[in-house]
Amino acid sequence: MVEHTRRALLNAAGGSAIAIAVAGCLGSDDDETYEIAPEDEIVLEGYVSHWVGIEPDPIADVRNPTLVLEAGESYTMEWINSGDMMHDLAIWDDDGEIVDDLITDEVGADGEGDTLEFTADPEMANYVCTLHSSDQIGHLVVE
Ligand SMILES: [Cu+2]
Repeated sequence: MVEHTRRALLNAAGGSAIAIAVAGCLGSDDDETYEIAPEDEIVLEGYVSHWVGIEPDPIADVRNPTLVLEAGESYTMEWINSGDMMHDLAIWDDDGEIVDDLITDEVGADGEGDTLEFTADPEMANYVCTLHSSDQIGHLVVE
């Protein structure tokens, strides 16, 4: 399947182990948080109803993972489109305002996406597709 091929390629490119995909294991872990080291590139896959983590490994296959970042450190967050719906990726503060113009272009092609590079700041509260912000949104905790 195309999706599996893309993930395998991504994993191979990143040099990390291929995530073990178990049918039906996708689900939101509302209480779970994931500490991300600055050197670990964050990669997400975009769906209309949610984001899914791809990298680093601890967030693989997790829906809308809550990401814990270190304030003052630089991070890279890439997203890849699943399907042909338009998405973007923005970083919001608590009021739903975009922080530091951090929003990608809208991309509507399967397998394509865009990347945000930013310095983690405590005012950052969510990463979100602004076109589907009711469901395609995850928390950021910067501390
Ligand atoms: Cu979207």
